[in-house]
Amino acid sequence: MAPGVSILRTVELRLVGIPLVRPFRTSFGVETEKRCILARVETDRSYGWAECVAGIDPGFSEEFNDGAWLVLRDFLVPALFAAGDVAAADLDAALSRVRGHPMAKATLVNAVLDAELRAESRSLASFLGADKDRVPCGVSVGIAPTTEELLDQVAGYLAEGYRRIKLKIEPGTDVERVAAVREAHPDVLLSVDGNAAYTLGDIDVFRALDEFDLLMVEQPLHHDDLVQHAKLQKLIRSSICLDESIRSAADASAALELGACRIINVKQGRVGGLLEARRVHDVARAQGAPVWCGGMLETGIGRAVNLALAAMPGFTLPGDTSASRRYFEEDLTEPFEMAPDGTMGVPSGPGIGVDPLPERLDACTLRVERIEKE
Ligand code: OSB
Ligand code: MG
Repeated sequence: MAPGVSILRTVELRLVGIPLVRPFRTSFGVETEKRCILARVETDRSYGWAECVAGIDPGFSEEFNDGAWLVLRDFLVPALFAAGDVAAADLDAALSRVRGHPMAKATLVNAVLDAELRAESRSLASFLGADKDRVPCGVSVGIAPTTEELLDQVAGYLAEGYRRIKLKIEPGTDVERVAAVREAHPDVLLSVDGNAAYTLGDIDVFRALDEFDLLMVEQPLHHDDLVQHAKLQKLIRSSICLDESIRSAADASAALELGACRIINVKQGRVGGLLEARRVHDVARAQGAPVWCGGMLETGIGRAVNLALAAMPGFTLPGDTSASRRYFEEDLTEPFEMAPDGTMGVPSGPGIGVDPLPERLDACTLRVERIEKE
C-alpha cells in the first residue's frame, strides 16, 4: 500500500551538470560530464526530490535530457495537475496518455513518492520492504584506452573494496581485455556489458568469453530483441543479464519466460520508476531469477534511491551502486562512501533520506523552470 494522497502545488525542473572524474566510455559513446534533470515537487504536505536518468543524448535509450524536459513540462506535469489529488501509486494511470518516456515518468513517480514518504517520516527502504541496511557494491569500468590502463583501474577499484567488476566491452575490445583482467584476478566476480553492440554473428566472441567464468554477460544484443537473446542464451554457458531490453515488469516476465536471460539489471528509471521497479523485482523473484541494481552514473539523489532498491530481498548480486568518488570530485549531496569491506549504507531518513547541498546545487545548475498549478 502506498502512503496517502496529497495535492501537488509546484514542480521545479532543474538541469544540473557535474564533471566526471574520468571519461566513461561504452559501446555507445563517451561521457565526460554527468548532466541530468532533477525535479523538486511541492505538495500540501511536504516536498520531494527525484533525478531523471536520461542522459545528454539518446544513445542508451530514446530518451535524453532536452526531450525529457519537454515531455515533463508540456505533458506529464500538466496531466498530474489535471488529475487533482495525487498518490504515487495512482500516477501510472494519470500519466498513461503519454506513450513511452519511462525515464521522464519515473522522475515524477519518484518525486511524488519521496514527498509522501517524507510527510509520513518513513524511509524509502522501509516502504520497499528492504531486508538489509548495507548493500554490497560493484563497479562498472568503462572501455579504457589500453589494456594496461584497464588493469590499473581494476586493481585500484579492487583495492578500494569493490566486490564485483563489470567491464564494458565492444566488438574488437573484448576477449583480450577480459582475459587480461581474469588472469590478474582469478577469483574476482567479473561480468561484461556489451550495451547492445553485438549480433548472433559474434557467437565466437561469446564462446571465447565462456572460458572466463563470468558472473554474467549483460545486454549483448539489440536493445529490442528478446528472441535473439533467447537463441544466444541456449548457445552459451554464461548467464545473460538484460538491461536495455527490460522497460517494464511485463518485459521482465516475457524475457524470463522466453529464456532470453537468467538475470535482470533493475534500473528504476528505465522501467518508469520505483513502483514498476518493485514489480520487476517481484516478477523475477517469483521465477527464481536474481536481480541487481544497475546505475546511470547518478548523483547522490539517484544514488540514494538505488541503494534503497538494492536493499530489497531479491537483489542478491552486487549492484552498480558505487561510491560518489567513483564518479565525481564533489557530489550534489553529502558523498556516499563505501566501507573497505565493499558495502555501502542504505539511507534511513524520511523519503530518499538525502537532500542536495544548497551551494552545490546552485553551483551545478544550468537551467531551472518552475511550473505552478493554476
Ligand atoms: O549499461 O549499465 C549500463 C552507465 C550509463 C548508461 C548505461 C550503463 C551505465 C553503467 C554505469 O554501466 C553504472 C553506474 O556506475 O552508474
Ligand atoms: Mg548495462
